[in-house]
Amino acid sequence: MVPPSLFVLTGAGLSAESGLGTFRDKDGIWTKFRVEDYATPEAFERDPLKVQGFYNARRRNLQDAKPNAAHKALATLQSTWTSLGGRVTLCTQNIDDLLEQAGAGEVIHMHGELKRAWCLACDSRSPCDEDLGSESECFVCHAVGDLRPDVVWFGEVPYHMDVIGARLASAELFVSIGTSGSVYPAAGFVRMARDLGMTTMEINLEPSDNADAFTATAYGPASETVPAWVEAMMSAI
Ligand code: BJW
Repeated sequence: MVPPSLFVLTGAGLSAESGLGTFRDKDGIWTKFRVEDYATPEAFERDPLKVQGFYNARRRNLQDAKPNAAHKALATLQSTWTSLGGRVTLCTQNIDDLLEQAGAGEVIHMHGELKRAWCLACDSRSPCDEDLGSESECFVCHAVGDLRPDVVWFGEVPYHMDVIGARLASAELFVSIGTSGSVYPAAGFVRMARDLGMTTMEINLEPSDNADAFTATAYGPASETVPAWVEAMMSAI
């Protein structure tokens, strides 16, 4: 039997226990750094070095981070489903690469990736493990000072929306993990899934802003709730 097609949306809560901060929790990133100063194209235009510094620090933090049990469980789920002829779409709002480090194959990064740089001179995007600044040189066109983190700020269009729409439309179960459900378009996926007749499940530390839109819920730390859910899914097939 081919297992049901799954669409899994993840957010900052998935990586919280790997030491990467969430945004809107009590000590979240946006309680220390104003969104308007760090996560908009206007902020970058006004003060590129300040914004680069913020992302350089987060990139360095990511170098020390390791996938937790939740990342590993999702990678196992995806490879098991694939080997049985099914599909698990892992769509993340996170800009870290912890799902890939855990062994996941395809991961859709709708808000971009911290370890990639976008050259505003030649429009190329390249892997980047280093700090970015006014002296950074594009790996492709060699322009200096035109690289920005390849992440999606407020007011910019998230990546891969066409693929995401198609995968959502063909899924049978929608699962949201570790996201507050406050940033669109991701926050709207659960309603789209419901309109398509899908079962919807929320796995989070606590009920999110969208909790009433889910037909099933599991609350607790992702490192416990996600492996438990994955185990239940695997034993059901
Ligand atoms: C745990 C846990 C543990 C903790 N275990 N769980 C008015 C109405 C509607 C929309 C808009 C509006 N005004 C403007 C908009 C649009 C705007 C928007 O949504 N604004 C809202 C604030 C209202 N959106 C945009 O601008 C987006 N673009 C857009 O809409 O383009 C138009 C368009 C779309 C589609 C097609 C065509 C056109 C772009 C949004 C970009 C977001 N960028 C950021 C920064 C990325 C780079 C970076 O990382 O710095 O993305 S902001 C930040 O929020 C980041 C995240 O990906 C995103 C979501 O946050 P997330 O992951 O949910 O984190 P938290 O902290 O909010 O929640 C963590 C959760 O984990 C909590 O629930 C905890 O309880 C839980 N948790 N520990 C399990 N151990």
